[in-house]
Amino acid sequence: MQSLELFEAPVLPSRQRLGPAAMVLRKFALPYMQEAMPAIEAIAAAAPFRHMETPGGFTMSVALTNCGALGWTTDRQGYRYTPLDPSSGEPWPAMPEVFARLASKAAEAAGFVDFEPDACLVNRYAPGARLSLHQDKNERDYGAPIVSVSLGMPAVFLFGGHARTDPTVKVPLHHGDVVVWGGVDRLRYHGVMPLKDEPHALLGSQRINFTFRKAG
Ligand code: MD3
Ligand code: FE
Repeated sequence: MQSLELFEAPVLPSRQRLGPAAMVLRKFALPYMQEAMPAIEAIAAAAPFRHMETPGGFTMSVALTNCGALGWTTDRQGYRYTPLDPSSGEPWPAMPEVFARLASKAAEAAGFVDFEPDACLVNRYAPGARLSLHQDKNERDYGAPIVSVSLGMPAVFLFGGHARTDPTVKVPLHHGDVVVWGGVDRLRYHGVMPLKDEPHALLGSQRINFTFRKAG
C-alpha cells in the first residue's frame, strides 16, 4: 500500500533554538490536533472571539478569547488578567485537559519541568491582522515559561531583544509549530507581521495561536 504511506508517515518533530531559553518545536502539536480542534470550537462557542480595545484607543486587528482560570483582556483602562469574561460576566471556559497536556509536554521538551499554566490566550488572525512588537509582562511570575501553539495559515514571527529598538529575527511559524520561551528570553520583544492570505487546508484563511501562561 505504497500510496497510503504518505498520509500515514509519522510526524518527525524537530527543534530549533532561538535563544538560550527559547526553542521552536516544529510540528510538535500535530499529534494533539484531532482532540484539540473540537476543544477550540467549544471554547469559541462559549466565549466568542472579539476585537478588544487597547489603552491607547486602538481596536486590535487580532481577535481573541481565553480559557483557563484567568484570561488576558484589554480595554481603555489597561491590560490585565481577569477570572471573568468581560463580555458575558461568566468565568472563562475551563482549560481542556488536552491543552494542559500539550503545554506541559512542550515545556518539558524545551527543558522546563512541571509547567502548569492557569491561562490560555487564544488569538485569531484573519489576512492582514498583525501584532506589533510588545513584551508579555502582565503575568505575576516571570519564572514560568510561555508556550505558544500555531495553527492554520503560516505567519512570520518577529523575535527581538530586550529593548524595543533591538534588531529582530524573522521566524516563520507553520501549522503545528510550538514555541517555548522562558528564563533570560522571557521578556524579549516580539510580534507578528501582517498575515498573508495563504489558505490552510484545515483552517482556511485564518491563523489561530494559543499561548499558555502562568498568570496568577
Ligand atoms: C515572546 N502572540 O499573544 S506567541 C501574544 O502568534 C503573542 O499570536 C503571538 O505574542 C501570536 O502575546 C506570538 C509566540 C512567541 C514565540 C516566541 C517568543 C512569543 C515570544 C519569544 C520571546 C518572547
Ligand atoms: Fe506576546
